[in-house]
Amino acid sequence: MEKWWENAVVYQVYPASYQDSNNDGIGDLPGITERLDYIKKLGADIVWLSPIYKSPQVDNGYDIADYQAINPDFGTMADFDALLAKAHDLGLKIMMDIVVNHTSDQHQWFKEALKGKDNPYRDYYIWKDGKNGSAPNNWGSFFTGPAWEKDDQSDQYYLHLFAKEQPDLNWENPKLRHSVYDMMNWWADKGVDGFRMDVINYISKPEGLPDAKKNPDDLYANPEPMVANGHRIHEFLQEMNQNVMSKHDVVTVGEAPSVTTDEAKKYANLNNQELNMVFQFEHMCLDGNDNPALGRWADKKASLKDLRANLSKWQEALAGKAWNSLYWNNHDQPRVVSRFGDDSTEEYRVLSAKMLATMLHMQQGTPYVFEGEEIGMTNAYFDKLDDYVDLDSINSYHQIVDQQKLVDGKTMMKYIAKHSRDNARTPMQWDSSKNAGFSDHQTWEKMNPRYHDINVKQALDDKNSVFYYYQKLIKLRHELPVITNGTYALVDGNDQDEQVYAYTRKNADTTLLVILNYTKENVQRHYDVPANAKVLISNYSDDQGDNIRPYEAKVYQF
Ligand code: TEU
Ligand code: CA
Repeated sequence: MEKWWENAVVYQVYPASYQDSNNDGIGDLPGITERLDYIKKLGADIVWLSPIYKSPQVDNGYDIADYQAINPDFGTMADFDALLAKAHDLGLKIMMDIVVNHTSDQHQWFKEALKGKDNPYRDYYIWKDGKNGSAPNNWGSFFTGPAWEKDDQSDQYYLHLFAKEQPDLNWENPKLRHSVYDMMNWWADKGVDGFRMDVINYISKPEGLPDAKKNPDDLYANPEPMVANGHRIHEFLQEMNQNVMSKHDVVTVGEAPSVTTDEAKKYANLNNQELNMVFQFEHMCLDGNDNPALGRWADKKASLKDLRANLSKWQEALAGKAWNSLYWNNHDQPRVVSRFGDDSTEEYRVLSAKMLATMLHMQQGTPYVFEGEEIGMTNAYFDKLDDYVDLDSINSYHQIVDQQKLVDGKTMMKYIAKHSRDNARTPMQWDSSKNAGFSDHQTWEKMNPRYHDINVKQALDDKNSVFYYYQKLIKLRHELPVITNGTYALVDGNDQDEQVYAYTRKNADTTLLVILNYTKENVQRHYDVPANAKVLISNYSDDQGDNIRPYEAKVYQF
């Protein structure tokens, strides 16, 4: 049976960057509430709020100090209740971002844990004795440096896969697990409609926390293969499902770096015993550096062959068994039009943004749109390190350039301009007035200088804008069942095409043929299109048959 979220579209809001209502330079809950009508106009069904909880903001709210309090910069619990009420009035659902692989070091649980080995909260975190006077194992943090921090008072180390201010929670401890379920039930009882779960596939750590494999060029070993999809992960998620999800009508999506299709079939199985869907990362890794020590820090564009092979693999593997999430963007990724598209001219920006939207929104799964994507916002391309705020970009610069000397500063700045998480986090561009109508105050993160031309007001005034194209794609998903339930297939012989991606979606009564030019070249391709076919949506105003223009996207229906 079809679930309500299977033909829904999610819109992600990054609270600090959406709308500042009190002019302190930081977006807030009343600001989001003001803009819900805009999200409704786009046609989205669910609003995913990145973390809004009390937090010292070492990692922009992904370091939570109190799961049941609102960060004062974002407002109060009354502001949240007003947001939820207005969303529900408009028929929008609210999805909370739950970060339970770790907390902030300012969380009460951690403050208690620091008091000593026999404190009842000690075991909420992962503690270990050192090995020969240094860290318990060779793991590195994802934000550079070691994954262990020493507590001098007890002479033990605690694990932090991310910043040292983000200690990992100990999921082996049933008390911790039930504290998490209680907290989730508290939000669900309040009326929220779903949960996005941060790095949820990292919560089960290997027994004994052994060393990981280390590349000679690296300062520390990458713990990801050891912590992703750990041995108890499915047991924990099934327990969470029984304690939380089975009791409420909520939608869940788990962030799951390095998840495989086989694992995804367990997490997001249609039997609904764990999560409803996961965010996989394979298509986000197709443009990484050839030197593995540099990871995602690179300056290249994914080939169509790789991208198509990957998207097709996920479409085919999960069909009829599990449910896909579909996304190009989130608060950790560069802007899609700058990454897989072309922001070099205004014409190409608009065409390629629409082409990429078509590629994704015609696939099977639940699409996610990240704030600003719907108006074709581009990377910010800041060129000074001082303009970046994200700890990951800054730490990576110092590690790669100063410590490891893998590339020079100029090259690294080029990579950061391409891949920094700040590209997603510059404030929303509402109009061409000061700070894009986001705030009158100096903004917490610099504005993208392109806001003068790329903004919501401009998009709403132009009937050919990226905005109206997204609006149409979302409407089509709501109206045409084949987009939700049709089977996916590549057009015969398309798998080697370097320029055009062509696939079909088919159910008992409808076929869609999706044709996408990934390049700025004019190309000739012949596809058999029945005489009764009509163009359902396209980013050009006319159809030239076999002549496929730069970044052209067209969908035939028959
Ligand atoms: O991100 C985790 C993540 O996406 C990964 O990139 C992770 O760094 C990777 O697996 C390392 O290989 C989530 C949030 O989306 C992000 O904003 C947070 O900073 C992070 O978790 C920590 O909470
Ligand atoms: Ca504010």
